[in-house]
Amino acid sequence: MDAGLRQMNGDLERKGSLTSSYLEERLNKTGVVSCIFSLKQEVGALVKALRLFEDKGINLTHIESRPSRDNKEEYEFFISVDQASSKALDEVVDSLRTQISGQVHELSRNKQKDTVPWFPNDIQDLDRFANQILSYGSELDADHPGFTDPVYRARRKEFADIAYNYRHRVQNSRTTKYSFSGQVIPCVDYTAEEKATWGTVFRELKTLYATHACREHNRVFPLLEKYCGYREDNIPQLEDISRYLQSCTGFRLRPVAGLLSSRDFLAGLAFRVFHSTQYIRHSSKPMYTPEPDICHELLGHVPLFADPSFAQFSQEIGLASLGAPDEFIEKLATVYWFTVEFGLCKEGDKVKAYGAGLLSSFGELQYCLTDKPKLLPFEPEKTCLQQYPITEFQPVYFVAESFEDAKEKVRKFASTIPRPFSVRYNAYTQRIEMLDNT
Ligand code: HBI
Ligand code: NLE
Ligand code: FE
Repeated sequence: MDAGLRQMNGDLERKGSLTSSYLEERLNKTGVVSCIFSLKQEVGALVKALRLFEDKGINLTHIESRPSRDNKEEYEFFISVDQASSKALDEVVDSLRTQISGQVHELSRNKQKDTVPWFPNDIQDLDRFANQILSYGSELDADHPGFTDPVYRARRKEFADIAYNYRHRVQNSRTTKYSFSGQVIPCVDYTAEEKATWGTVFRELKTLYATHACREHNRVFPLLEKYCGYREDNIPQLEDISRYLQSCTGFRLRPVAGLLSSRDFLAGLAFRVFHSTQYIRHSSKPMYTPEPDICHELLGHVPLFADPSFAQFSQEIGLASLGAPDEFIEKLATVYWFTVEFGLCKEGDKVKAYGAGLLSSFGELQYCLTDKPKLLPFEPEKTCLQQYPITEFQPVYFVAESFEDAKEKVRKFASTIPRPFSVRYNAYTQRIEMLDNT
């Protein structure tokens, strides 16, 4: 996995779509809305799923089946309905997600050219894609240090299942209950080995923060120690941190099993929702891991999401992504990479780290402030075109003047996206409001 992120994003966007040319041809026809769902092989499973369509009065125009390539125990069903039924299909897809034993992929949503790509309008819509991840649980890449460790792989599957079962929208059988704050994120009993890994990362990073981390990170970190159980011998729980963040800036955490596509991941930020992993890196490489893990989320991201200016900066990137064309999503993901993940900023005559990927890796945090990497000024129009590796220390960093300055620049950059509407987030209703520009 040493290709650029460009490559990774390509893989991400492709995940969940079938390659059969027949299916793709159908998808490109206008007026047809399709979806794929998979079911565990058991008596009556399909009848149960089809009843959901019947209940909504949906007329299926096409159905075909095949064994699932991802899971030998599952069968995939590809169905199409008329455009007129597409609203009702939304509701069926939601029911399928909560009531069937397999997975649901929506394929056709706005695949037509020159329409606006689908995006979440309501915070509950995040339930629609939170499980569409690049690598599910135990399917680790071959170059991952945990690849050959069966205990680690089994453990990753446990974490993946927590994320997989998480819903913002809480339902019971007779009534639909709308919860404003989402399910409680299950607590995890971390093992002694996991705690030891955290301990090493925590201790090493703490010695570096005073000299290497930006002011805002150093301001919040002691509060996390005081109120959220940040300690060398304790891995804080996502639910506690999520509540604390909500009290600071309204940011909340949502458990996720692995990497989301850039589009989905950025959309979460528009709602001040941060998709967070819960597993920890493999004990053999505490200094640096290419994947996000609990150390990265809690030590790298969380302190800055507690900062009002930075929280707003992150949300602006999210808002800019909603309904943007693919080319623009890629640019925005690159801007995100060189700010939220790997950003450096000026502080008087010094340069400090504010990117979470730096603040969670005691290897790269030291390296980034040596004279080895190349530093360039943060200018979104140029930064968005920079190529970068995702499994090694960055050769290039971009230096922001301040969060406020970076926010202004990203705002200006975002206004160049071709979009027939503008968006804003209503925190009272937790919905996106669209203003027509045409
Ligand atoms: N998914 N779960 C998760 N966590 C991330 O940090 C993340 C992601 N998907 C994409 C991504 N980060 C970024 O690198 C950009 O593509 C937005
Ligand atoms: N390299 C970072 C670390 O080791 O903590 C994680 C980066 C995730 C994008
Ligand atoms: Fe990150």
